Amino acid sequence: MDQQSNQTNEHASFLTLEQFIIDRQKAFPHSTGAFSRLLRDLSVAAKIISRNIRRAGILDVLGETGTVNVQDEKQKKLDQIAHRELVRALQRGGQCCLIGSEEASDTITMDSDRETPERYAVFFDPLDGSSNTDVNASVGTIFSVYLLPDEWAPDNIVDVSLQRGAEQVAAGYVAYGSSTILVFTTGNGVNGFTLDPSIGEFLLSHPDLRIPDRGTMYSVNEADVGDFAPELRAFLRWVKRKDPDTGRRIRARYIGSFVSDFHRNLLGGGIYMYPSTADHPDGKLRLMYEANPMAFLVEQAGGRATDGHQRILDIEPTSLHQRTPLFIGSRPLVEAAERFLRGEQTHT
Ligand code: P6P
Repeated sequence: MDQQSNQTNEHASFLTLEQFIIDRQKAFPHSTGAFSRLLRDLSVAAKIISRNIRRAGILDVLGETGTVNVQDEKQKKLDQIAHRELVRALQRGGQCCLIGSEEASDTITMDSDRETPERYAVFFDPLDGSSNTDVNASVGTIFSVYLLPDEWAPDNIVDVSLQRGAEQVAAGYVAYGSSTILVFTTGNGVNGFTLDPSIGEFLLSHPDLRIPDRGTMYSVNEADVGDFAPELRAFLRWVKRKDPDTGRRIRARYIGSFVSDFHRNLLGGGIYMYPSTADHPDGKLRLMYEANPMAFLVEQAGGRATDGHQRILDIEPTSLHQRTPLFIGSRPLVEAAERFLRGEQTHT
């Protein structure tokens, strides 16, 4: 079989993201297609961001912009590019009325077609872990989608858009690693799509993702262990013990990009933790565009996400950039962490 026909066959069995969305849209006859267009708009931005990242060393897109963002973090050129491409994509689509971005101090209201029956608010971290870009390590984009309530109006849109994570209608991330993978949920399970740059399509590669209960990895910055509560230090001793059945220990993997650590743990099982520390007493991860979308995904995949005491998706937001402690991953591991943090389990 010649190479061309082999490539044709190679794609024959794959479902494109567009076809997947169309097929799923048929399942929701009430949907006007606005939601499908929103997801497609986000995937276009992901392709453009991926192209910039894949050629970062050649294009003048590495390094810092010389400014700091609202988080008082040094902004990377790729942070700005990713933010710009996501805003452009959502502006083109016309379904999004409000954007909340890690890279913008305030929400951004969009001129939307008021006649559109469905109107959305989208929150995103354009480039999570961007400090990794200059050293060619993995980074990611995280997004969270809400349907605005009917009572929204230009003068109350900011208030009505800050909803509990349980109200999300979609959430996802793009992991720019050895390949570019888009993983998202609309509340009916979790599916992953790998970008084939040779045809510019996201192809279904990880259908119906479920996070394994047996965790193989734990992710935390142990440089902060001196700040951790004794109960959390007890949990870490417990989680590192040898498995009596296999004699193996769980492995430590922490690469400075929540999206990449989360994706690996989603596929293989594990837990990611960013607890309260001296530098980040409320935790470092942001509720609206990091913790909530990943909590929606992990619950849809059979996992669990808490701040150590309550379900992430139940937290009532009070501000766009508020932070939260985060324990997320395989349900048995997260529930064990909660038992230790509540003092209900002490033996290690
Ligand atoms: P630290 C990136 O800035 C991020 O928000 C996550 O992606 C990552 O897991 C964490 O911060 C790394 O933070 O304090 O361990 O360097």
